[in-house]
Amino acid sequence: IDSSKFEIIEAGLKCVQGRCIVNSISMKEGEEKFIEQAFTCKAYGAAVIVMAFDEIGQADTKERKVTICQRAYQILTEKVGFAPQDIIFDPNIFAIATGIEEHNNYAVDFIEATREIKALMPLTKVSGGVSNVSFSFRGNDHVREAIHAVFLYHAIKAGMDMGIVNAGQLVVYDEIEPTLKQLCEDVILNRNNDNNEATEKLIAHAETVKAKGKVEVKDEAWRNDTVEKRLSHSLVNGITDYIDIETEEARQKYATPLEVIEGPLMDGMGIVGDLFGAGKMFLPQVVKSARVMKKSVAILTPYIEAEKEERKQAHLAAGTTNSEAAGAAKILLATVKGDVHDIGKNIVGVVLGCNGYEIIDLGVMVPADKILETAQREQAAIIGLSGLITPSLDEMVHIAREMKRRGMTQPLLIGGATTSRIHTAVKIAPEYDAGVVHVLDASRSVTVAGS
Ligand code: B12
Repeated sequence: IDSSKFEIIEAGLKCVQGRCIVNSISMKEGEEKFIEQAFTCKAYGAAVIVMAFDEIGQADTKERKVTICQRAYQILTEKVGFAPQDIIFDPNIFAIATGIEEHNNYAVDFIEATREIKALMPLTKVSGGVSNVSFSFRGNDHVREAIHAVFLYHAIKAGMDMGIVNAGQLVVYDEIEPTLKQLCEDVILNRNNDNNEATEKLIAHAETVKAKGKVEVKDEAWRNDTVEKRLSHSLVNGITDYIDIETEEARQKYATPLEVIEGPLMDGMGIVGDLFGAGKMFLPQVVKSARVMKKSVAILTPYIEAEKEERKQAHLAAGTTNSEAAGAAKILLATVKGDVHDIGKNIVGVVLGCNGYEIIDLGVMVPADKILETAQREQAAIIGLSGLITPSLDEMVHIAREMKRRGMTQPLLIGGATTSRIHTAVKIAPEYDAGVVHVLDASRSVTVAGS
């Protein structure tokens, strides 16, 4: 709940279900008011964003930011009874490159204050309004986006947990042109900036890359690359514009549509995962990548299905038995509780479905009970679990244990990026006796299911 008027915040707290985060309270009107507002927030079970603001004013230097946050922390935890994990500090992101020399260290002050706050009060979180930092470049979104990405890259490394930013206007850190990136780094980290030198250079460069009026200048050079590189570029940058053309070109180049998925598309998603893991891509960008991947898979799916039809016709023509058509065994697929990733599971569903299995897909975030009850009721021959985040591994162990407790006999297939042969063998398989197999990718799922 965000308002500069506390009575509005309180009115909101009365209406909203669940736990809120209040943005924000501070000590600008003194300790007494701060404590009173904090008590009100606590009474409603809300967490608070505390601005680094005291009776003197908004904290600008690293020292003031840290001192105010520590003082607020002490009051909140000792006098109001706040749990440290319900405190989020906003140590103020101020505009840099304003031409005023005192402003040059503002980004560094925020980053270093964040590092110290997280070291001193590790259970608290740090947030900030990101677009403030690039305020000097209003009207030049190209430069602002680059500044935001570079700033977030360093601030997140220092411990920043959350921030307010236009997610649609973020660029991928590694994709910023080297000159612009270097200049942004210098200005943000206040390097090579004696006499505003770095600032001046960025301002001069900004003029050259400024989009003329409303006309967007798109760099389309990447479109001359190989199809694999183009697919990867589209995935990393969340571009859907050409994905149908690229997918079709790849489909014609590779022997089977599945090879396009297992090859260039998976490689591209691997890059997305690495950049995300390294803090060089942010969640909203990964959502866009997932959208591109889904679109490409959707284009390939009819071809995977057509292959099945071809095999069927070939069997008919040769008078041979088509095992795919015989007694479709049911396979139940689900992404386990707590996990939202479904691209891989969906691909496995298509591939198995095209190989003669009837697929029951329970979707994502599926609790163990639902998986096992449905499997028993529907008499599924195999249960396939997908999981991509570490907590899913424990959930899979739990499901295996539950299967044993229920006396189930269906084999259990384990898949998804965080799963592994070793984890499956050491942690999951010992919990269930009727067969637990780790499956590396969708193409292997057919041979495993058939064996
Ligand atoms: C796309 C993506 C997302 C999308 C998912 C969209 C969607 N609808 O699926 C969004 C943006 C929503 C997302 C969210 C998050 N993500 Co994510 N995400 C990814 C990313 C980049 C790609 C995953 C993917 O689709 N790969 C392509 C598919 C085809 O591959 P696959 O799933 O492995 O599937 C293949 C095989 O594994 C196998 N398979 C898969 N399932 C099954 C099942 C069976 C039965 C069988 C037989 C085979 C099988 O067959 C498939 C085809 O060959 C990965 C990085 C990576 N390289 O994996 C991170 C990644 C998985 N995400 C990660 C994280 C941390 C998150 C978040 C927690 C981020 C956050 N801070 O909120 C949230 C998770 C929220 C939640 N509770 O689940 C981490 C996980 C780290 C960890 N060990 O815990 C990763 C590894 C990124 C990273 N490097 O940090 N993410």
